Order: sequence, then structure tokens, then C-alpha cells
Amino acid sequence: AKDPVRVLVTGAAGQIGYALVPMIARGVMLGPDQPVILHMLDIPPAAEALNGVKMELVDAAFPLLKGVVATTDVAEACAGVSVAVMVGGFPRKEGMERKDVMTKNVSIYKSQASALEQHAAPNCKVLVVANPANTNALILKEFAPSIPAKNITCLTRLDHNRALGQISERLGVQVSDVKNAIIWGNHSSTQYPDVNHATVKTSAGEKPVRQLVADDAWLNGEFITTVQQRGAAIIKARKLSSALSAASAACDHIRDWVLGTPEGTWVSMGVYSDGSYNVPAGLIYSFPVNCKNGEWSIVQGLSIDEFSRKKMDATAAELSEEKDLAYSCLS
Ligand code: NAX
Repeated sequence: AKDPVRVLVTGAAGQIGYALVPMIARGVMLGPDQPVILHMLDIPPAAEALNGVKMELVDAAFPLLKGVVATTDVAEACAGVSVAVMVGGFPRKEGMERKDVMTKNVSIYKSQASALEQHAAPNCKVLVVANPANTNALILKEFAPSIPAKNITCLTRLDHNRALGQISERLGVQVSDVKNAIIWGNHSSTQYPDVNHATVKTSAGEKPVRQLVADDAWLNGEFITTVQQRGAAIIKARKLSSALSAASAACDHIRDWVLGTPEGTWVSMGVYSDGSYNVPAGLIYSFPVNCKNGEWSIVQGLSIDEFSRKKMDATAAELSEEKDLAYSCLS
């Protein structure tokens, strides 16, 4: 039998945490033959609720779950973890300035960066979910210089999956037959969902999404805004933000990163830009990636038309501006 892997979930008493920890304990994230030990972190006001989640994990009697650490101590939470899913953060409350929210999150991600650096297992893979996800990940990277930049990522897989879902609904095909959408840039409303290279598996082979949809006005308009605004639409309907879909996407992100993407298929991940596709280096930007042997690499050589270029640049500009704001919030 395999040795258990320690997986950290921060903000584990929150709503994504509540959906995510049972998925991890069932093997959805690391595979049905991989035992896990869950490390759950939250802040003292949520300690009692966090303990309740721990009680439910015990009650669920998951065969793969070999232990649960529920704590408000960051060092204890990070000790020996090989995967860290950072869901905890400071939410924007009504009437709050953007700079004030950024200041709170910069301070959280700066201190959690140090804790991971000191206590996590070597080669720990980090996924930041909490918003502003790209910039929180960038701060984490900057303040954990001993963790390789390639180990620090943010979640745009939910946006990617939303794009696949919209195409599947529109064409009336199975979502599992749709692939190679791309989310470029920020996990925000400036993200650019791009289907120029996406395909659908049909009985006559793989066909381009653009050819099958045959409606460029929809693909360049409503499709993009629907994906960009989907988070807001969920809040409107549920009076709560996306949780099960976010948790599921976090599992997809880590699973594909660790176990690899199928040949000929890519996924979207927020990763440290090396300047590919003329995206400024030094931002955490969402790119199409292939994963193999536990490492991602940016898919190279895709053609970028003028429409795409503008949208990729606009979301990069927003990320550069967020980066400057984050730096101005450092104390
Ligand atoms: P909740 O408010 O339900 O949960 C957040 C939890 O984090 C709370 O239990 C809180 O006590 C805890 N927390 C706060 N500060 C902490 C700290 N310093 N250390 C550890 N825990 C801390 O929010 P939820 O709906 O679960 O969303 C969590 C985050 O995910 C938010 O920032 C949200 O904006 C972000 N999202 C990101 C998505 C993405 O695709 N990247 C999509 C879903 C989601 O909106």
C-alpha cells in the first residue's frame, strides 16, 4: 500500500472547504489508491466549526483517510504537507476599499508563505484558490523564495470547466467530449475564455468548436461574458458563491498536475509567467498547460489572432496593476 500524502486545506471551515475535504478523502484529488492525511487550517473564530468538520470526517469513515489535523496553528497545519490548497482569505465586504482587502490578503499570504517554506515537505505543490487568486499566489511565491516558482499556482480550472460546460450545453454534446478551451490571464471578469483551439469528439473525429457552433458572434460575445460573469450568476441564484464547482475544479487541478494530462489534452492553470505568448514575465497568469511527471509546461506555438491578443493584453494589464497594488500594501 502507498504511504499517505499530507494535504493542507486552509479556510477549511468555509463553504469551499466543506465541499472539498470529503472529495479529497474519497480519492477524487489524488486517486482512489492514494491514502491521505488531511490538514485543515482556519482562524480562531472558526475553530469550533472546524472541529465540527473534523467530527463529520470521522463519521464518514472514509477508507482512504488515515488522519485529520484540525488546527488554528499555521506551523502545525503546514508540517510535512506535499499538497497545499489555499482557500482561506479575507473576503471583500461591502463598503471596503480594494486596497484594504488587498492589504489583509497580502499579510495573510506573506505569513503563510513563510510557514510553508519552513514546514511543508520539499517539493510541496501549492494551489491558491482564495481571491485575488493570481495575486495571492504571486505574494506567496515572492515570500517563499526557497519553494520553486513552478510549484506555486492558482485556480482558473473552474473558469476552464465553465467554458467546457457552456460549449457542451450549446451543442448538446457530452462535456467529456469537449476539450482544449483556454482561460488566459486573471481569475476575474477580465479573464479571456478562448475556444479558438477547442475541439469536440464526434463520430466523424475531432471537430473545431468554432466550426460546430458556427456562430462567431455568440462565441466572441455572449459565450465570453457568460463564462466571465458565471461566478456572479451563481451568487445571484444561490445567495452564496460557487462552492461545489470550485472544490471539484481544485481536485481536477491537482489531479492533472500530479497524475498528468491525457495526450493531446491541455488544461488551464494560473502559473508563473516566463514571457510565453508575450505575457509579461513575473505575473501569475493563466495559460494552457500540459502536465507530465508532476510538472506543468505551457503549451507553445498556438496561433493568436488580433481579437485574442487584445483580450490577453487587457487581462495582463489588470494583473500588473494588481501586482503594483499588492506591493504598495506591503508593510
Ligand atoms: P468562506 O468565507 O466560506 O470561507 C473562507 C474561510 O477562510 C473561512 O472559514 C475563514 O475563517 C477562513 N480564513 C480567513 N482567513 C484565514 C487565514 N488567515 N487562514 C486560514 N483560514 C482563513 O469562503 P469560500 O466561499 O469558501 O471561498 C473561499 C475563497 O475562494 C474566497 O476568497 C473566494 O473568493 C475564493 N474563490 C475562488 C475561486 C477560484 O476559482 N479561484 C472560485 C470560488 C471562490 O469564489
